Amino acid sequence: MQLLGSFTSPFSRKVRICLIEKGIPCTLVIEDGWDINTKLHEINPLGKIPCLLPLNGHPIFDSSVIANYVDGMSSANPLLPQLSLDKARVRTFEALADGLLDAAILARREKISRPSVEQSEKWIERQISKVQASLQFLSHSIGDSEYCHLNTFTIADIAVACALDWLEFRLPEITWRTDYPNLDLYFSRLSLRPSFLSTDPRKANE
Ligand SMILES: N[C@@H](CCC(=O)N[C@@H](CS)C(=O)NCC(=O)O)C(=O)O
Repeated sequence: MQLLGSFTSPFSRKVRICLIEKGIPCTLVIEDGWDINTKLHEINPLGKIPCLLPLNGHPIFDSSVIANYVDGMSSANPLLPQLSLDKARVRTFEALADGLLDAAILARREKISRPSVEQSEKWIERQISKVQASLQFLSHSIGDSEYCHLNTFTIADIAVACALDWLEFRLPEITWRTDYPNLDLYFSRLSLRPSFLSTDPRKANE
């Protein structure tokens, strides 16, 4: 099985962590979602990473769909709860973390990909306000808990931690650690897991 992705994409990292936690081998094939001249666009019409290529079968894309599929591949270390309401709660955290990232990536792309005269400050502000509102929501919802839901490690924690770490990596002006000390503690605990340490985007070139 192959995963089209990158070391720095937070959505790719989310899937890579799922695979490691589940103990499922998969080869990472580096692709740049922002490069329109790659084969990726022939495989995923949206031109986005991550994209999973199972040995026999159609490409699977969108990190939440891949994570769900990967979780179902083995009963070891389940990443989603059984009960439908718990599952919906966990997946809502995942959707929030993914949405926070979508907004943060749009804001960063506006800043780094467009000439400064073409940039819209209003657009950037709109996206950053979504990021800030999501951080506030996460801080309130997680409180002093070790995990997002049911005191158990789930896909929600993988998604939230990948989003927080990407913010620190790419948008350090968003000071979530000092603004929300409970998120700092929550992330510090999770970041010690081998799956997080081995996928740290800052160590990609070491
Ligand atoms: N909803 C998608 C988002 C994936 C995504 O935005 N990936 C970025 C890289 S982090 C990408 O490939 N962007 C290229 C583009 O939007 O054209 C998922 O969860 O997989």
